[in-house]
Amino acid sequence: MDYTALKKEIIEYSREIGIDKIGFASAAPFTELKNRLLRQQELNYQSGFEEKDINKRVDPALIFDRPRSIIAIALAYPSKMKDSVKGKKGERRGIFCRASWGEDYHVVLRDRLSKLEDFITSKVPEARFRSMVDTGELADRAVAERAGIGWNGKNCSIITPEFGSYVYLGEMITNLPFEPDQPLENQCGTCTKCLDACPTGALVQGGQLNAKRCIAFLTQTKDFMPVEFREKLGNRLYGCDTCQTVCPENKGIDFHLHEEMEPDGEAVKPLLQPLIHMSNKEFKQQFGRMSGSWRGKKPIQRNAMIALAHFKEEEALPVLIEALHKDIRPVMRGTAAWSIAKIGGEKAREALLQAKEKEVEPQVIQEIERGIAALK
Ligand code: B12
Ligand code: SF4
Ligand code: SF4
Repeated sequence: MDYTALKKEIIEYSREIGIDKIGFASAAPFTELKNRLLRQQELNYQSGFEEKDINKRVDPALIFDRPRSIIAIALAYPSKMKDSVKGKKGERRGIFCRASWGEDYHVVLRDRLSKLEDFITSKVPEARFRSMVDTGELADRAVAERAGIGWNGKNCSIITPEFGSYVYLGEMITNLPFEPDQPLENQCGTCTKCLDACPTGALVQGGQLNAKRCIAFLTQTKDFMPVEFREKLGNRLYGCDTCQTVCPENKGIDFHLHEEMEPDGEAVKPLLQPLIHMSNKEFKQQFGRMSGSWRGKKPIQRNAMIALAHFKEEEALPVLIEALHKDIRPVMRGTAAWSIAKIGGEKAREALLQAKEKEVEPQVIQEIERGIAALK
């Protein structure tokens, strides 16, 4: 088999099926990454969403029989909405990060990888693959970096010269020995814009993230949001784009190459108040196809309450007060108490005093008492 010729054919075919960048890498163990992952674990800097078995993460041979190479792909997503919706007083809106716009990227990239698998099988029937996007064992960024898709920026993102960092990543391990591509040189230079702009100091140093402080992570947790971070959240409902929007490599970057990735304004910038009392069915209807709905409605609703406090949206007081009195979930009642206190005023104080009378959950009582104290 002429693998150089096949590699060329794969590259050509990848363009036809809407893969924006493709690269080839060896399937050797990722030794540098192993030390990094162990160090991150030691420091308690991991999010908990990563694959737990570090050995599997860094050695393709542990998850695939005799791997010979890895094919990495990248698909560019839009950074601007064509028809943006705007929030106004009384009708405030939250925001989902760009990586959640349009159809869930796992579905889109798996489709491309599956087409690629079929194409390669039609040329080499004995070809074997293991494709993955995000949820697989491998570190997608480490694979992309090795395959020359982009460099690992100080903001931790893989930055491509063509599409900036607004790319999704995926890969397939194969038993075919493709010639590897060369990694790109890191172009960050002396720039530190992402480190300076991160609202929580989650970027400990260039290329190192304390995920526990990262807003992208915090928006996905289901418990109470630690108080320290609530005011940093702004109107973010899911994810955070700050360290990418400030990046000079993303200046003017806005690709609309995939119809599936076009955002629906009402879904990615939804009105906040209706979210607070949304049913599961309504939530699924409005957000179900987006990757940002994977943790369910609870974190999004909690974040919506925090966003209403950020806007000091007095007109939202009735909705928040209703949640404080009636929501069966303590996280919602407690967060409502915090938001009500932040919005402030006599109505807010009365509602908190009333709720204190009948609340039984210690954490919620604490939130209510803190709120009352702040309003004195
Ligand atoms: C867990 C996870 C998160 C966590 C933790 C993120 C993190 N930085 O570790 C949270 C929830 C915070 C998160 C947030 C985001 N995520 Co995320 N996430 C993942 C996931 C599942 C695992 C990441 C992981 O293993 N992290 C551990 C760290 C240590 O490794 P890494 O950053 O992935 O890899 C690099 C470093 O290890 C570095 N490295 C290794 N050794 C050394 C040594 C030194 C000295 C240095 C400097 C660096 C270094 O090199 C590796 C490759 O470049 C991947 C999918 C996957 N299976 O890989 C997606 C993934 C990384 N996420 C992605 C995206 C889009 C995001 C967000 C932009 C979403 C958003 N807008 O909110 C943010 C970005 C936050 C940020 N600044 O990193 C994309 C990245 C696309 C890209 N262009 O890079 C991925 C690849 C999903 C995908 N398939 O497209 N994510
Ligand atoms: S995603 Fe937001 S919080 Fe996380 S490192 Fe980037 S700027 Fe900081
Ligand atoms: S903002 Fe500057 S330092 Fe950060 S990733 Fe972009 S180029 Fe690199």
